[in-house]
Amino acid sequence: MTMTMSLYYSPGAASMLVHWLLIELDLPHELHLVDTAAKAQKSPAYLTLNPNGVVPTLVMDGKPQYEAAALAMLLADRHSHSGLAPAWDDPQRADYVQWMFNLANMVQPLFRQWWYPGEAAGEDQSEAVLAHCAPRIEAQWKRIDNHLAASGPYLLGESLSAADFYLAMLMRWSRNMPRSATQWPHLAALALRMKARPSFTTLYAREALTEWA
Ligand SMILES: N[C@@H](CCC(=O)N[C@@H](CS)C(=O)NCC(=O)O)C(=O)O
Repeated sequence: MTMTMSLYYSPGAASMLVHWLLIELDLPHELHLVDTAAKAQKSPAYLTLNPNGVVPTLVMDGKPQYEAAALAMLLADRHSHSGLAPAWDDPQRADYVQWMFNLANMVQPLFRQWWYPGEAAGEDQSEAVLAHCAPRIEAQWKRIDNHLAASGPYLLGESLSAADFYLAMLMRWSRNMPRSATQWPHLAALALRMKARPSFTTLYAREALTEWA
């Protein structure tokens, strides 16, 4: 018997990728709002689920799992009928895994610096971290936009994959930055495609999101 999954989330946070895929894949799930403003993610109870003290956590088969990218890959692989993850012997598998790790290692950590600028070198260095962070995020958009120009419209060409959902979430995070991702034309086109999905509308309603609609 398959157990209903439980997602611990905060609106618009990294949990959004997992929530979006749960909706896109039409998987039964329960939602648990984590009040990050009240630091509920650092509570002893939550730390037993996710010792990193961050969202998301997804309880799968009764066991808490974390890391948004890993969860996205698991969901897409387990529900392969969706076509959101090329199978291990598909020629596109290598590019898919590469993009998932590339977004997780090269792009998402820059947003951690952007949202928590005091973390790397102390609060008194926040301004310097922010100043260095913005152009580095912009360089990532330029790199990915170049890829989409040559090989789009999705990261894997004509095939939509979980990596596009991930990229859309990261693009959304740049919406109030000096240069948001959608200032690059191929990223803007991909954002429009992703926003047009019915699952995006449902996600926005469930997380009560309005910005970047
Ligand atoms: N590598 C983790 C990072 C998760 C993460 O940084 N989540 C942020 C929200 S986007 C969070 O929970 N922040 C609250 C905190 O750090 O206290 C993942 O992708 O799951």
